[in-house]
Amino acid sequence: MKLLIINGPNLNLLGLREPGIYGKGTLSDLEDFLRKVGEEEGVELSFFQSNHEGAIVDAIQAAYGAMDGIVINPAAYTHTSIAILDALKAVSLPAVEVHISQVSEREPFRQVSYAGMACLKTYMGLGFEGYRQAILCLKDHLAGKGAEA
Ligand code: CA2
Repeated sequence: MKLLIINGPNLNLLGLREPGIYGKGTLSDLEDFLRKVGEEEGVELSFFQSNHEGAIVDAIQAAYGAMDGIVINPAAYTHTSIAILDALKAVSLPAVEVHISQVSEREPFRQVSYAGMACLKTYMGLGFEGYRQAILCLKDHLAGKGAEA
């Protein structure tokens, strides 16, 4: 089982700025944590981070036929990008949305998620643990257990 983990704009700054909102762990810490999760769960993970909307669309398209599912934190593009929503719908791979912070308790402009409309489930406010939950959700879904409801 192969999953693609996508992180959107500014998440390359994790741990370097705003630790009160996003925690102290860096993007590299997140990927190390998830590599261990992948080993424990027998899931092969690939990582992609970009600050560019089109590059994220390209990565989603490239996942078609190569990956079994997508975990995505589109960051600010969550709230603006119909292109990312369309790409997720186009490839029709099972996808799960993750946000490190509790987006539902933040500004009004963060209350719409376009990407989330193409996702099985959203985890928010759990920090790095949300990504682990997303991997487990996709693993169950792909095994036919469908625990995402
Ligand atoms: O909570 C999340 O994971 C978000 O996707 C993070 C996005 C934000 O626009 C979403 O509404 C919620 C922002 C990512 C910015 O990442 C930074 C990391 C460190 C320092 C500054 C920004």
